[in-house]
Amino acid sequence: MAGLSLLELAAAQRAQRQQALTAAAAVEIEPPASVVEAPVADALEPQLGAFDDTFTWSAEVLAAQGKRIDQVSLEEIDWLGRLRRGLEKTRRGFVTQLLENLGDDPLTPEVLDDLETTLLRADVGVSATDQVLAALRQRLNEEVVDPAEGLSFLKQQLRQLLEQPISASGRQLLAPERDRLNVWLLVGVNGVGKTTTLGKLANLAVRSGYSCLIAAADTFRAAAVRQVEVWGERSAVPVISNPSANADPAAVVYDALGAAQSKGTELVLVDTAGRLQTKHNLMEELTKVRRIIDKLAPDAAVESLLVLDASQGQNGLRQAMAFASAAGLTGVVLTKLDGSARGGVALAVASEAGLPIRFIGAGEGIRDLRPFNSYEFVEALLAH
Ligand SMILES: Nc1nc2c(ncn2[C@@H]2O[C@H](COP(=O)(O)OP(=O)(O)OP(=O)(O)O)[C@@H](O)[C@H]2O)c(=O)[nH]1
Ligand SMILES: [Mg+2]
Repeated sequence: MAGLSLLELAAAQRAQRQQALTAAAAVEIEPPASVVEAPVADALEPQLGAFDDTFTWSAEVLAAQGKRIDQVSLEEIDWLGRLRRGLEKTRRGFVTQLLENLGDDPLTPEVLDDLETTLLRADVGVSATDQVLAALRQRLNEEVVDPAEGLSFLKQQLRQLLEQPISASGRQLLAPERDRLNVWLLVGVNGVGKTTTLGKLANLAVRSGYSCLIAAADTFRAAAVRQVEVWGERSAVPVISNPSANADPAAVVYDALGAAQSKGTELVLVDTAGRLQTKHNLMEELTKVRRIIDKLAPDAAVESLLVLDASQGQNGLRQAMAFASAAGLTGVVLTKLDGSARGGVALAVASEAGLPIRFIGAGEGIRDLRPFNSYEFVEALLAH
């Protein structure tokens, strides 16, 4: 491998190890068939849970972000508890190993080698793993690092990776801009949770006082329009659709933007297909939808959000690359963190695709979606 620097060589070796690990753990995950009826029991207001370990942990995480107890809502506590439970599987493999690696002694280069494997196994990805380890190694060269300090330094590094694309975007939190047309396009391969996410976003928007409208632009699958209508009904958000078979998605978006402009709607959520006859068709269709938006609503604040199923791990990265040019991606929604052991992929997405993670979904319920917060995510990922 002449001509490669040591670092490049190391990265290549790590890539190989990642492949070997992935191959060893490869289980083909068939995305579940989409359902028309979403679960109903979730519209309930959050209940105050027991003052248990999770409750205490949630309160501590909020307090650490400078939130006073009187500023904290029940919902935030409730969500953090769910996020922590959602990341349970990722954490179980990750933290147990991590703590074993860290042990009681100061960090050593051998510990860092083990840490590298742990991070790669958790789908953190080669580039993010490299960055974190380089920082840890440098720190190790400067002084003796005890395990607790090592852990907090690690958390800080992980947070930084997640924050980079968020800071670069200039917007810490993604919310629709008031008194302006915002168009949020939800794209991604089939079964990742686009429609569910759209339903949850519509609910979040309504609860936050935005006027909202849904464009049912997945005209490929027969049941898709009905599915999105059910979600619309649950939050009393109107759905614009085209009843004719094989309707043109761009035409649906055209109608929806017209309706939004005449009503002064603030947020249009666009549901798109995850599968067409060919991948090429899908990308063409998205490009067309995107073009219609840019043409019809040149002043709108457009977000193109790639929905990624966390359980698909590193496949998400490939999906991000594929959708990036057709849809002009601006961010990512990571779903199904509750069912998967691969929550670490959030770090791979942030560092390799350079896209800010905007929302995360941890459940099928209408409230199981929250804006992404890197502090909370890393704390939930590495909670004891
Ligand atoms: N456990 C869990 N399930 C989810 C989550 N988000 C979505 N799902 C489920 O994933 C399945 C597919 O979700 P959809 O929203 O229909 O996915 P889609 O991307 O719109 O699928 P297509 O329209 O076929 O491309 C459904 O059974 C959802 O209930 C989540 O955060 N956690
Ligand atoms: Mg769908």
